[in-house]
Amino acid sequence: MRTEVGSTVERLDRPSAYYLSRNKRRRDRDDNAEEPAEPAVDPLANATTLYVGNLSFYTTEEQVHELFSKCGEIKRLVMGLDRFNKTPCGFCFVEYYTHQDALDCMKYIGGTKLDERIIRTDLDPGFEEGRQFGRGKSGGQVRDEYREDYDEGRGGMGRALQAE
Ligand code: GTA
Repeated sequence: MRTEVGSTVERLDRPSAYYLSRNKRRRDRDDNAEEPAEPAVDPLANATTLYVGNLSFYTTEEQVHELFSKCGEIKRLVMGLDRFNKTPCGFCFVEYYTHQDALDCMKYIGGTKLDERIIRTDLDPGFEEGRQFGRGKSGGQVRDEYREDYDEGRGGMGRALQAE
């Protein structure tokens, strides 16, 4: 395994764009509703969980554990799985005991390499059963459905192109 902690290429210790845009869509929807919207609560204010993306399908749970332990003790690690084959499909959730450990991880590990790939970390409001499975039509992540490039570590061509 080759890890390069410290070779950060982009800073990712900012609020999750993924969840901010989802909350904005909800607020816009609430603006049109007759009932007053509930006050916005930041679901990431004390987040201890991170979504980790752009993993190779071949990266193991042990490798992820070894790397992410560098920022604090891991409470739970959930590998993302193809919902049909139950094989790793390129993401995971890492839960720490403290919010500070999650922030440190965003700062020092997000944007570095694991198995030669730049991994992406994102604060997450918390793992719930079912979220470990890819939501793409063919069982993996949605992004691997539509990819047009060849990515050896993630099953070659996108699934939609493979099906043609
Ligand atoms: N906290 O950034 C994240 C995040 N992502 C990306 C996924 N999850 C995340 N959680 C946090 N932050 O539990 C979580 C989900 C779920 C699990 C698997 O991971 O909450 P997924 O299978 O949907 O994974 O989720 P994916 O594909 O990475 O996520 P998403 O956001 O659905 O990806 C959409 C991407 O697919 C787009 O960015 C685009 O690149 C591509 N895409 C989607 N539709 C099209 C299309 N029609 N054409 C081309 N590309 C498309």
